[in-house]
Amino acid sequence: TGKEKWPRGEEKVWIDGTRGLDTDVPSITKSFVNHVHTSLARQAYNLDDFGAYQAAALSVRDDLIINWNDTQLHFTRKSPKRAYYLSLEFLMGRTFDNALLNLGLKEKYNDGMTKLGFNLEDLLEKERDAGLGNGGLGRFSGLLPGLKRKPGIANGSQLEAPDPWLEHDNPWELPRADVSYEVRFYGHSERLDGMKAIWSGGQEVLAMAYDTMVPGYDTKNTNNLRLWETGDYERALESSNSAAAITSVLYPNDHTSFGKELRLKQQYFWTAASLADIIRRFKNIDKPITEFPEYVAIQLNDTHPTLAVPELMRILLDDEDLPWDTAWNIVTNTFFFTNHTVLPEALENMLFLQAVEKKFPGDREKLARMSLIEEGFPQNVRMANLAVIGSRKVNGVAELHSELLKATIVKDFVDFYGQSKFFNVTNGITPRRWLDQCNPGLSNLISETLQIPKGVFLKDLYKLEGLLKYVDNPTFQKKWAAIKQSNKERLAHYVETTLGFKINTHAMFDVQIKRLHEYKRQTMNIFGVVHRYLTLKAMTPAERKKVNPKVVFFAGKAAPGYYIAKLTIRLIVNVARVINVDPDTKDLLSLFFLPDYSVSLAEILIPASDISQHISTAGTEASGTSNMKFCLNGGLLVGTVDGANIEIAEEVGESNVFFFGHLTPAVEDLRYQHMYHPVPIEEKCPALAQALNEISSGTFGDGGVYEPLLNTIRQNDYYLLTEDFDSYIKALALVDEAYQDRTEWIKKSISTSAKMGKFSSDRAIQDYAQECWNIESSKLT
Ligand code: GLS
Repeated sequence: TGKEKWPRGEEKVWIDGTRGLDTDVPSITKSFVNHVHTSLARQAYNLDDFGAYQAAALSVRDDLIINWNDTQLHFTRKSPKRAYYLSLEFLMGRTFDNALLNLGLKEKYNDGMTKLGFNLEDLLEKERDAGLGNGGLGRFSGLLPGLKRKPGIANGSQLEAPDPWLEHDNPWELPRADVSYEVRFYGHSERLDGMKAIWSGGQEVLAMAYDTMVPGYDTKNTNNLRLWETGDYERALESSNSAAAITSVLYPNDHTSFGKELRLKQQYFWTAASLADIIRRFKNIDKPITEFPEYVAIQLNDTHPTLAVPELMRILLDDEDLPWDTAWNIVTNTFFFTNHTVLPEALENMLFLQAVEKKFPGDREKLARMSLIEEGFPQNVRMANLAVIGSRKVNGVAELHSELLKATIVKDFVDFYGQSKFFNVTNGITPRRWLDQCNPGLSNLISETLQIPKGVFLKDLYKLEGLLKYVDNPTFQKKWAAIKQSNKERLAHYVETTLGFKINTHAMFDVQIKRLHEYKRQTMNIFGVVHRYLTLKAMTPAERKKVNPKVVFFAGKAAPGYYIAKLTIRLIVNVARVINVDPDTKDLLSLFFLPDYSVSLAEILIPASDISQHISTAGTEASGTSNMKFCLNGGLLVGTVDGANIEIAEEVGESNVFFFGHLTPAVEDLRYQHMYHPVPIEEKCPALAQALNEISSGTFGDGGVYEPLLNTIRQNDYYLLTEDFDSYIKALALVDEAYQDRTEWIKKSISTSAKMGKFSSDRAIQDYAQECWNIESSKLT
C-alpha cells in the first residue's frame, strides 16, 4: 500500500540516499568511472577492453538492481499469484546487450563509451555467454529459478573443457548468502510411539541462492532467475558423498536419461531448495495452506524437476500435517508439466493405481503401463508418469507434438483423465533478442518502413504483417537484400578471423545449427554435400558455370558420450578439409563446421542465412525453435513436415517453404519394412549409396573410421535417410532454382518474416498464463 510505517531510522535520510537510474550520458560515464576506480581498483591508464566491459556492466547492473528491488517490493506488497518456472537448463546468452536494449539505454551507452575512448560493440563482445543448457529446451526457459554449474564446450572434432563462464566474476549474478536452505539426502524415517514418522540421519547439504536479474523489455519489471549452489557447509551424517559434486558436474545429454545417483541428487537438491523457498514466500502472506494453489503455480520444464511433486507432498504431509487427500489435491492444482520430446530415451524413468484399477477393472497391462514404477531389474521410476499424474495440465510444444503425445506416451492417461488435461502451447522466440539484438539493421528498416517505433512490433510481433504491403516495392526489396548482404559479410568476417578462410558472400548461405543427434539428420545434410561435390566433379567447366555457388555452415554440440554424433562432426570437418581446397569446386561449394556453438554464435549465423535446414525424421522433432528465428530474419526453410515447421508453413504459405520427405503416419510402417523386409541401399537409394561409398573409400581421409556411422544407415536406418534422401536432393535443387531468381527470393523472404507474429514468445507465455497459471501481468509503474 505504500502507507506502512517506515521500518527503521529517518525515512527522509533513506529517501535522499536512494540512487536514481542512470538515464543520461553524464551519469552513465560518472558511474562507469566510479566503478573503474572503486570496484575494479584501476584507472584510465591501465584499463583494457575487458576491464571496461566489467565497469560498464557494473554500472548497468546498478540500474537493473534498482528495478529488480522495486519489482520484488511491488510483488511483496501486492502478493499476486506467482508462476515459478522450474528448469534444469537456462541458455541465457549474453546479458549486457540485452539489458541495454531492454532498458532503452543502448545509444546513451554508445555515446558515453565513445567519450571515454572505448567502442561499445567491442565491449559487448567481451561478455561470455551464460550457457546453462543443451538446446532449445534450455533456450526456451532462458525467456522466463535452477542449478549453477560448469558446462562443457565443443571444438573441432569436439574437445570438451570446463566452460569459462564462471572463471571471472559474473557481474550479472548476485550471491545470496542470506538465502539458503538445508537439503537432506539419504537417512531413514522413524516412528516414535505411534506418532508421525520423522525423517532423520543421512546427509545435509546447504543450498545457497544466486540471483540473476532478468529485465523485461520497455518496463521496469525485472524478474529473478534463482540458481542454487551447494554451500561450504555440508554435514555428512551417514554418507561420505561430496556435496560439491552435486552442482559442479553438468548433466550433458540432451534427450537422454542418466538415471544415476548423482543426477537424482542434483534434481532433488535443486527442486527441494526451490520448494523451500516458495513455501517460505507463501508463508509471508499469511494465508491457509489450502489456498496454496491460488497463490502459486509451478511449471515443470520437462521431467527434470519432477521430484518437486513428491517433495511438495512430503512437506504438506510431514511439515504441515495435512491428510493425504488434501495434500494431493493441493499438489495436483499447483503443478503443470511441459513435455519437450517423444524420444523414448528422454523419459527419465504409488497409490494412484488404485484409482486406475477402479476405472478399468482387470486391465493388468494398462495398470503396468501407467504405473510409476517400471517393473524389471532394476526397477525404474517413470518420471514422465509422475509428472503427468502430479500435474493439473500437460502440454506439448507444437501442434503435431501435442497430438503425438496424446497418441503415444500419455495415451492411457488421456483415457483416464479425458482430453481436457492435455493441450498444446506452440513454442515461441523473443523478438527482442532474435530480431532487434541480433539484426539491428533489419529492425531499423522495419521501423522506418512501417513508420512505427521498434517498441511497437517488438512487443506485438503481428505488426510485421504490415510489411506485406511492401513485398513488391523494388526500393524496399533492395534495402531488405542489402541488410541480408551485410549480415552475410559479418558472418564471413567471423569465419575469416576464426578459421582463416575467405568466403564468397554472394554465394547462397545454407545453415544447419542444432544439437548433433541422429534424428536431426545432420548426416543427411553432409551426405547431401558429398553428393553435390561428386556431381560438381563430374561436370564440365561449362556446366559448372551455370551452378549456383553455395556455402554450407554447420554448428552444434554432441553429448560427450554420443559416439555417432561425434563421428558426424569429424566427418563434416574432414569433408570440409577436402572440398574447400579442391580447385575444381571450391568456388562453387564450401563447407564449415563452426566450433563452440553458443547463443552468441547463433546471433551471427541466423541473420546471415539464406536457407536453413530442419530435416528431422517426421514425428521426431517436438518443435524446434531455430526454424522460427531464421524465418523472422528473412531466411527460408528446407525441412520435413515435422514440429513447428508445419505451423510455420501454415502461417507463411507452403509455397514459401521447401518441404520434402515422408510424413509422420508413414514412419512406423517404413521402420517395420526396414526391419523385416530390408532392401539393399544400392537399390533403394543409389545416390546415397554412392556418397557413402565415396566416404568409405577414403576420399575424405580417416579410412575406415566412419564405418560405424555409415552402418547406421546401411543396416537399420532407423531415421530413414534412405527413404528421404532422394526427395531431399530434389528439394535442394528447387532451392537452387528459386535462388536464381533473386527478386522472387527476396519476396519470399519478406513474406516469411512478415508472418512470424504467432511465434513470438509473448504469445507462448500468454498461452501458459491463461491455460495454466491463471495469472495476469502485474506491471510496475
Ligand atoms: C527439445 C526439442 O527437441 C525441441 O524440438 C524443442 O523445440 C525444444 C523446446 O521445446 O525442446 N526437447 C529437448 O529435450 N531438447 C530440445 O531442444
